[in-house]
Amino acid sequence: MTTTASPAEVLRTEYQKSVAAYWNTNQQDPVNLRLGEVDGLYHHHYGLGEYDPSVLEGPEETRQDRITRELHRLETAQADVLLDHLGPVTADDMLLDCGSGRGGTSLMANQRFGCRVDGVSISEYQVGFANTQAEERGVSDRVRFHFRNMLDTRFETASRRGAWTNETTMYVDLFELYAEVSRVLEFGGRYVCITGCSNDVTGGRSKAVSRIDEHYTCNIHPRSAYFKALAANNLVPINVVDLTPQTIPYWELRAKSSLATGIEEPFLTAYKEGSFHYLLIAADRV
Ligand code: GPP
Ligand code: MG
Repeated sequence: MTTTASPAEVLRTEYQKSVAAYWNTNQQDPVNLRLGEVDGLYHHHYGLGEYDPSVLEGPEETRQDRITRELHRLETAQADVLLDHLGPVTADDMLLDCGSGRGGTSLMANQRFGCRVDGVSISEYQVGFANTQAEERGVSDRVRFHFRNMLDTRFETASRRGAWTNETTMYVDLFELYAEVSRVLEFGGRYVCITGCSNDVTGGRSKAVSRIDEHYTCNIHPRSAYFKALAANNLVPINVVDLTPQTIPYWELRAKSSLATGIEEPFLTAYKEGSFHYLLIAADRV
């Protein structure tokens, strides 16, 4: 299967071009590169779980290094929680990572299940970076990253046991995305989403949520939009987990780190005021 496509085939709209440009040029982002260097798993998502407060104590010279490792441990724990919800996956199954970034979650899925994993991204830089990681780990025959659009992956219909979006749905129309996810999943296949979504109960987009959108050039969807789009595409939720309380410690530690980017306060405000949730949804294809 070819991994090459022309930008005109992959990037359909001006918005998609601007998102691709952001991820192509946001290459030296220390918050992601320093964490990835810890063990070679490069993530573009946030963390889950309590941090070890002892990382803030001890010698000043090595404090940032301890915080970096701890933030990375929490981000890896987040990807593990996502993979925990995929259900049984065998080495003969095939998985799809929709919006695969620098490849962390895909590489972890292959490590855990031994199966084929394809990741798609509209950033050519990210695709190249992630394929280099797969080569360095000696798994490039099993894990491949493609310059493709998650709304039009070109993978075979019903070819996938599982598919996921790890913090990528805020860049796309959910109805278009779930039409494509539903097409590539086999009957009974599992879709897992971790996302940040706004709270229909508190009403329209809060100032803090708008600041997050502005920071990443994304459009955070309301919680209700997920369930409408899943239902419209034969994807039936089996698990919905509000991960908000488990992600707040990550943001609190990140705010104390020299790698902080300035988006920490809007996340903490949005989560604490209840205008925003960190949500996991697992759904089955029927
Ligand atoms: C970025 O991860 C994640 C997104 C751009 C999606 C926005 C997510 C929401 C839950 C709203 P990253 O690791 O590239 O971000 P950062 O550079 O801030 O660590
Ligand atoms: Mg990050």
